[in-house]
Amino acid sequence: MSTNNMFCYQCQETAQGTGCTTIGVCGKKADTSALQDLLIYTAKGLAIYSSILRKREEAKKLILDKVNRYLVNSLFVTITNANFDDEAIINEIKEGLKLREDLKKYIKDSDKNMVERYGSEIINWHFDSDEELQAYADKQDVVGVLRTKNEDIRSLRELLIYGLKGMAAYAEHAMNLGKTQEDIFEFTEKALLASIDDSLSVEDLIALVLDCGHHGVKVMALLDEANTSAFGNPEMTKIKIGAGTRPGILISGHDLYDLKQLLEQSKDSGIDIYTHSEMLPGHFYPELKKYAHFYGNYGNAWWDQRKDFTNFNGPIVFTTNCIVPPLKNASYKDRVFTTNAAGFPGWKRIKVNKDGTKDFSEVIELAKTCQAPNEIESGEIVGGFAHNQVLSLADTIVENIKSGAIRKFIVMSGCDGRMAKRDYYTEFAEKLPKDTIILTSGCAKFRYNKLNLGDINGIPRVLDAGQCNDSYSWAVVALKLKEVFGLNDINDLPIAFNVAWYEQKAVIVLLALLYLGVKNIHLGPTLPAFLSPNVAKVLVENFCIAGMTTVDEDLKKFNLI
Ligand code: FSO
Ligand code: SF4
Repeated sequence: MSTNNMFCYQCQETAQGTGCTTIGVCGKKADTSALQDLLIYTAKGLAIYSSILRKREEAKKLILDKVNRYLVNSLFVTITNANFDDEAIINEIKEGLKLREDLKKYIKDSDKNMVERYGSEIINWHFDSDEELQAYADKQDVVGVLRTKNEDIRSLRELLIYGLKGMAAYAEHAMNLGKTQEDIFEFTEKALLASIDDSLSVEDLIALVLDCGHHGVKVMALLDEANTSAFGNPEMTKIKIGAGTRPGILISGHDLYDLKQLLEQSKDSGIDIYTHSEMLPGHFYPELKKYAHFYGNYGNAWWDQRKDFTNFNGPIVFTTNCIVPPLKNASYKDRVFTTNAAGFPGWKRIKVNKDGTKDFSEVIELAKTCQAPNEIESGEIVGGFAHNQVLSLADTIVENIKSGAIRKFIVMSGCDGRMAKRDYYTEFAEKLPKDTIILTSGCAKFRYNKLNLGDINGIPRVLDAGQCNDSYSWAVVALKLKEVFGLNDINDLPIAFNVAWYEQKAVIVLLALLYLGVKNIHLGPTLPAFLSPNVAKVLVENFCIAGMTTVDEDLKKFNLI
């Protein structure tokens, strides 16, 4: 494939702040990018049929058994840093086309108009060889982002699709724990189809983007319920960040059910389990932290993994993104495993049993042959401040607000990334006045969670609710405080938002906050490249969204100095 033959601008690190056109800054190659575009296109074609048939008895079983999971998984596979494995993506495309053809059998003559309104290409395309499939994927004017010529429509279509990708990730985790919600699938179909519907105006698409935020709140609530009903409510917990003397397995990504299964299967194996990056909040849950061999959190945020994995010495399991492609001679490259939507060429897959549970025996056996991790730091950090834990401290918090001991909360949830500009968040946390508290979740925390910022009358100055989806906790807490203080508007609370973003899960979190009416969100380190000037203007005018500037200037804007 020639150079300049891809276009992706879905994440914060996109090339030149405009779009990756030769190879992704994330390491995604042009062929892989084209296949991911084709996978989304396949999901859209499938959604044409499933949206018509969803309520019909005859197709129900197929939709419940296969289509729902397919729709969320195909979106999840294309999230930044989740899957670099062309073979896995091709198989997913084949599966989607098979489902499309299976659903066609239930279509009646009276459905024809509904089916054909999106054109004949998307419902009829097929291929006879993998070469033909790749050639089809390379048709950027049919399947790629730039097929939409109007830049505002393109911006809104992509904003919607990226929000949907984030929703899908959370929906899949909830689904793995047996929790689903029909209207989340229905909205997924509706939004996929909206992105190929030429009759929709800018106003229609803006309304859909906000509706996506509404469904974002729903899916985060669903995942919260799935996690807490399976593993209990997160509670204040001290987590070791050093290393023990036994060999270990390092588990990364976000799937807590995978973590649970690994803990259970390895409990008598003479090895320890460590979390990496976004798996850190696993330590907060009673049903996970009860395992004696669940040692601690190792290393830092996802982008530092080449260093952390080299030092770890044992096997690594990716349950989701964020994967950094290893260097050619990386010492760890033969001991990495993936599962769910995550994938990388040459890495082993965790076996899935017939009943859907996972078999971690291979990775456990491999760990036993490895050396213990090198200790790269020592000490403890504290977390576990999801809504239940924080609301149990509500009286103390309210007292401290009333007495003036707590002046302001700053929500700094979101993602970390490798851009040097992100030092801003460390400096911002350090320079915050001592009467402020940081509310965090997601891997953004790694910029300041080891700074020892102290406490306010026993309340730590960094309250970590959990993973990026646990930003939901801050919405629950804010709504509770609004009620306690008898306020009409969430924006009258002493809470400021200085949020860091990286990939599409952060997009759904942002849309969820907008849906909840939160204004004045500062978003950094750069604004999304996929916002056209006009769409950015709508967000600025209606929601007062702002970018970040310098630490001192932003502290002034938040009335903190
Ligand atoms: Fe981070 Fe990666 Fe959790 Fe993202 S590890 S960047 S927003 O996947 O999902 O916070
Ligand atoms: Fe570029 Fe980000 Fe897309 Fe990767 S995910 S190709 S870095 S825009």
